[in-house]
Amino acid sequence: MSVPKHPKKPPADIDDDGSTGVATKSRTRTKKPSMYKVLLLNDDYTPMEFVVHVLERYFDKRNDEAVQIMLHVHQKGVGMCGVYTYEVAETKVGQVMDLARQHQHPLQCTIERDDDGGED
Ligand code: TYC
Repeated sequence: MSVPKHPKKPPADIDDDGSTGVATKSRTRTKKPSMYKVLLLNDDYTPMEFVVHVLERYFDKRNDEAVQIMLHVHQKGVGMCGVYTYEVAETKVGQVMDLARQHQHPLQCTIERDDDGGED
């Protein structure tokens, strides 16, 4: 029987001399970032076309999808525009609220933690 060229390495928690010591290797656990839903709220005054425009401009929706989401919000009171990391979600809410304010529409947009996306 031949001697193996690469003798088996000892397990990481056993030192070369066979003694146990302080483990110096740390394992980096990668955590998925929490994700956040951007929600649009219904109101009685914001024009439907404006809401569709917002969905196309800030949430990259095609016209047919934007119309569907807008009608969902109009009928149910609330609807989802997309799911993003916290920073992106906050930025989009700010952009929507700024544009609505500029046009003097009462449109409201909020974020909500998405429980399915990542854990903290
Ligand atoms: N309810 C509004 C109307 O009848 C339309 C609307 C839809 C407003 C969605 C806000 O998030 C909204 N003009």
